[in-house]
Amino acid sequence: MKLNWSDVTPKSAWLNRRSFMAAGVALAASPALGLTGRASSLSTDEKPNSFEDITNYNNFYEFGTAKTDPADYAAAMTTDPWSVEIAGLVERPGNYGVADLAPDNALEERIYRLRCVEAWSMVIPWIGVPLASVLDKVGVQPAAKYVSFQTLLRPEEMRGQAYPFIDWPYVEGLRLDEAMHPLTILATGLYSDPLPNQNGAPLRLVVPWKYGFKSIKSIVRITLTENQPLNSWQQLQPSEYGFYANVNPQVSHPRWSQASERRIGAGLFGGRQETQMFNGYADQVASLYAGMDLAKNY
Ligand SMILES: Nc1nc2c(c(=O)[nH]1)N[C@H]1C(S)=C(S)[C@@H](COP(=O)(O)O)O[C@H]1N2
Ligand SMILES: [Mo]
Repeated sequence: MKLNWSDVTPKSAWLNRRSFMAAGVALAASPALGLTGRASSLSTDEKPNSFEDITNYNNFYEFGTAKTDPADYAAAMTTDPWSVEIAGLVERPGNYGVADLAPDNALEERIYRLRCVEAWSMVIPWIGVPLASVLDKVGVQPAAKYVSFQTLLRPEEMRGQAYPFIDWPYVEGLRLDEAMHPLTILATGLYSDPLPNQNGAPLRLVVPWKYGFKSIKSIVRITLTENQPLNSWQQLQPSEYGFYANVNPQVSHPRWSQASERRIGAGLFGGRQETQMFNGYADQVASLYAGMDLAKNY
């Protein structure tokens, strides 16, 4: 049974129940009570998109370039067993299971805006853990300055990987302070469900103040590095996509304006809205970029 947003009364009880349903944990697990306070301060009040929108309008080029391709083809991806290799400048490198990194009793709900560089947006109720909790678990060495991420490479299950327009596997990267920021999470679920394959099962990054392409899906490797890593979109077209990719209505993409966005599911005439600096998270993250020229560091 899927809960609907409108079923929520009271919201706080439902938030807990929903997350723990996703984790397969009984409501009786009372650590859940710590969850709502933490989640609500970082979550938006905006109305989440429907589960149907969130799972049928996707970018996941490993399965094709059409928005419906991930919903049509991502079921072919085997997500269990799954392990994430954590390597590079860490104290405890190794292969970790999803439950090691995102244990049931640590899951939080985060309702975030997602702003794609293509100028559409959604609001998604994620379930996951702060990336910082994972990095603390493995121990970051002092020399580490960046975190790089890699998606599964498995062409026999990912039909889009037959087309080498991206140099597969898809890769992404963050500066260490961005990775440690409390808004940055690794998601394992959305609404009351474990993460659907088309949204990046079993574990994907979510960095809500950056264009959606930074939020890399179906992660199999996390590497702590000293040097700034490449990311797939920058590699593909460096004049259009940079490393930072912070949402910025004042810095146009070379081929279109970023000043406004179309909210998916809002209807033909209601859907256009102004894009906010850092996707509305400026109060929390602007200080990370103090003194930087954001037009150069796009
Ligand atoms: N591995 C991988 N991760 C990816 C992508 C992709 O093609 N491959 N697309 C990105 C883009 S462009 C966006 S907008 C978001 C979309 O996330 P969603 O489909 O869950 O809404 O995933 C990002 N993560
Ligand atoms: Mo995107």
